Amino acid sequence: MSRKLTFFLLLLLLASQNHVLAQHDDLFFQGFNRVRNNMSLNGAAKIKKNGLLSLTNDSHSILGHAFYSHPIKFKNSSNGKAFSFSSAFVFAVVPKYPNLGGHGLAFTLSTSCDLPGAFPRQYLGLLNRTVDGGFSGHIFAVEFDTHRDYDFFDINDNHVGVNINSMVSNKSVPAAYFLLDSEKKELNLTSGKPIQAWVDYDSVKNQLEVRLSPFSTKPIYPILSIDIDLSKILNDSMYVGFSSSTGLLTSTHYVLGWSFSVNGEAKSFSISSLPSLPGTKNLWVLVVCVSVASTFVIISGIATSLYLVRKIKDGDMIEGWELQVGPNRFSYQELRKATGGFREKELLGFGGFGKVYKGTLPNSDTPIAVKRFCHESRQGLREFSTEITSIGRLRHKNLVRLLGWSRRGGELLLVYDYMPNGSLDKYIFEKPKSILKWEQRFKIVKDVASGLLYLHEEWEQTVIHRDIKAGNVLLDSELNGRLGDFGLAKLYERGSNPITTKVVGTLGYMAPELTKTGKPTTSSDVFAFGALLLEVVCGRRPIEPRALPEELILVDWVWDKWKSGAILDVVDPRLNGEFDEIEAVLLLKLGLMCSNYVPKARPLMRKIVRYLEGEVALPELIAAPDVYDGENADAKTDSGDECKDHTYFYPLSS
Ligand SMILES: *[C@@H]1O[C@H](CO)[C@@H](O)[C@H](O)[C@H]1NC(C)=O
Ligand SMILES: *[C@@H]1O[C@H](CO)[C@@H](O)[C@H](O)[C@H]1NC(C)=O
Ligand SMILES: *[C@@H]1O[C@H](CO)[C@@H](O)[C@H](O)[C@H]1NC(C)=O
Ligand SMILES: *[C@@H]1O[C@H](CO)[C@@H](O)[C@H](O)[C@H]1NC(C)=O
Ligand SMILES: *[C@@H]1O[C@H](CO)[C@@H](O)[C@H](O)[C@H]1NC(C)=O
Ligand SMILES: *[C@@H]1O[C@H](CO)[C@@H](O)[C@H](O)[C@H]1NC(C)=O
Ligand SMILES: *[C@@H]1O[C@H](CO)[C@@H](O)[C@H](O)[C@H]1NC(C)=O
Ligand SMILES: CC(=O)N[C@H]1CO[C@H](CO)[C@@H](O)[C@@H]1O
Repeated sequence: MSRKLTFFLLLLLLASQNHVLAQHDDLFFQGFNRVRNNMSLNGAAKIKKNGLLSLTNDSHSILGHAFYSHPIKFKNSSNGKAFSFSSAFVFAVVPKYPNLGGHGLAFTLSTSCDLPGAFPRQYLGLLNRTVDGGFSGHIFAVEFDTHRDYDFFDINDNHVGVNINSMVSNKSVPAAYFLLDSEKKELNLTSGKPIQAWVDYDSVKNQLEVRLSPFSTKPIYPILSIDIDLSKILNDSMYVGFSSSTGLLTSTHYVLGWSFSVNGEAKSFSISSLPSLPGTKNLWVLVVCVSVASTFVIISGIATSLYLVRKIKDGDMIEGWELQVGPNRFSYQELRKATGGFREKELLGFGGFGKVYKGTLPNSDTPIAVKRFCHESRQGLREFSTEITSIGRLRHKNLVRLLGWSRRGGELLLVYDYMPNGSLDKYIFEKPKSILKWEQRFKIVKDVASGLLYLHEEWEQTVIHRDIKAGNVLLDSELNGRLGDFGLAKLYERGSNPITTKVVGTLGYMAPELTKTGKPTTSSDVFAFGALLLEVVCGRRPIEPRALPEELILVDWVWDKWKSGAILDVVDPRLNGEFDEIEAVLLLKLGLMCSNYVPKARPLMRKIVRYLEGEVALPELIAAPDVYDGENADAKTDSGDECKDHTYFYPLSS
């Protein structure tokens, strides 16, 4: 019986769809079967047997484009004025997990029909990081966005927006529709049910209106209306169609029917005349045939809800901001399993801010380090977590790679590459497990400088490390130095009160201006790097309570020795004199320069790397703080008054 029924349904479908009106520049596609050849598809876009257009499937991070394959004239070439246009279409977003959409679709006008270089995820297959906001694109889109992207100031995870050459909407509103006259109803874009949308541009009023409805009739009132002259934005001829993408969260995005008209009003659709969505067509057949099983379905449904409620209570709930591009989000359970339940045996140490455990990822034998810590403020954690996606994209051979993360309630877990040789402090202070040779020390210092240069100047935005110290320099199996914990201090600067900032850092590495301004800069990182240089050469901490009084503060002691011409006295005695004197003097002088009291007088990382590589000779060290780095000419003007009070450039003795 069911086979007969399916056949009958198929006949019905074939009979009812794919009727094309070939009027001048008028498109009316009830399903896309007959117009397969008139559609340019790319990415994951496909036209199914029944004429349904799917822009994406439920795979991660994919995009799909479906454009009418001929360009359409959008402007009067004699006066350059854009034409009015109108479009109606029926779409459906079927999310993989109920109510969690990823990422949405957009009605799009573009100069190309394959949008080369566009990204999936929050870019909706429209733009990419480099062209976003640049006016090279000539992209006009009405987005139906089911994911909240904070980068683009999205208002929520269920909105309609108008975008011009940018993923930041010129205007957006929560998805809704007007029933009857003026009764506004919320509308779930991710309901999985067909939704009809109307986009109308009036080139006389210079006004664009968007309407939505789950029904076939066009509502009187628009939910979004924006005054805009598209003449400057559109090119003479443009391709028109749809773009869509998925991210970590996925939805299948369908278009069931589409009509379009230039200088006229697009015809609306009767939703029931369109191809049906997968699953819905046979639903009633299923109900008849499988009614016995429904009891079971209900029971398992209840069980699933109970499970979900428990998960939500556990706080292992996924929030919109946690699903952007970047490092993996692991489940708490995965990481617990990976570390053998955070066994004390796996404890690697108490690195900055939290306990670090060794672990192995399930289904692989890659060793990982899991940093686990709690935070007093959920808000702080939340804000910081949005940054994880950004710092997770940092990639440099001298940074410890952030592989992923997880959050449960107020607890945050960060997953890093495992560094078999531990942290640098274990090799230089007190009783080290083994003494690093001079060449190894010099190499590690250069590695750290190169990692820090990347953070400061070579990545897409400046990243201030905020907690440079020997304990945050990790050594991989080949004893390469790699900086860890970048960006983490930021979390701790934000207390529960967002107005106040705490100064975070480690005594002896903290630049003096930090206690005054509380505002970390690349220059305060350089100060800490200076302290690191001195301790690697001298084999002791910046402040050593057990040392002789004149040696208590490392930088003072090194400076005194420098003045008295006995600088090499400070080099770690455990090296037994086996070191390169020129290199040792270089590191010590550079360490002193970086320890300057005046931030502007400290060299930039770019310069430091060149000194270390021997590309540029170090300038002479002079007592006055504002003279010796010729490149920083502005140091004089900026810090003039401050300098006069401090004849010496190091902070701790003044
Ligand atoms: C679709 O393409 C065919 C030929 O490929 C053409 O004859 C027809 O007019 C096109 N239909 C529309 C609506 O553009
Ligand atoms: C989804 O689309 C992607 C990209 O086109 C493709 O590689 C993948 O096989 C598709 N998945 C399914 C289940 O069709
Ligand atoms: C284009 O603009 C010219 C001059 O304003 C006008 O005469 C003509 O009718 C316009 N053409 C269309 C198709 O609107
Ligand atoms: C815009 O249109 C002009 C001619 O109308 C064409 O030469 C140019 O290549 C178009 N620009 C883009 C980006 O397609
Ligand atoms: C972004 O897109 C432009 C053109 O659309 C392309 O030239 C560029 O390489 C893309 N950038 C990236 C990072 O893919
Ligand atoms: C739309 O937004 C873009 C980028 O924010 C801006 O450059 C442009 O001027 C806006 N256009 C209109 C018409 O508001
Ligand atoms: C969307 O629909 C689901 C179930 O149909 C409901 O639980 C949820 O509250 C709705 N969301 C909005 C924003 O209306
Ligand atoms: C100095 C030191 O401890 N080196 C070790 C670094 O790690 C590799 C691989 O784990 C070891 O072979 C080295 O002995």
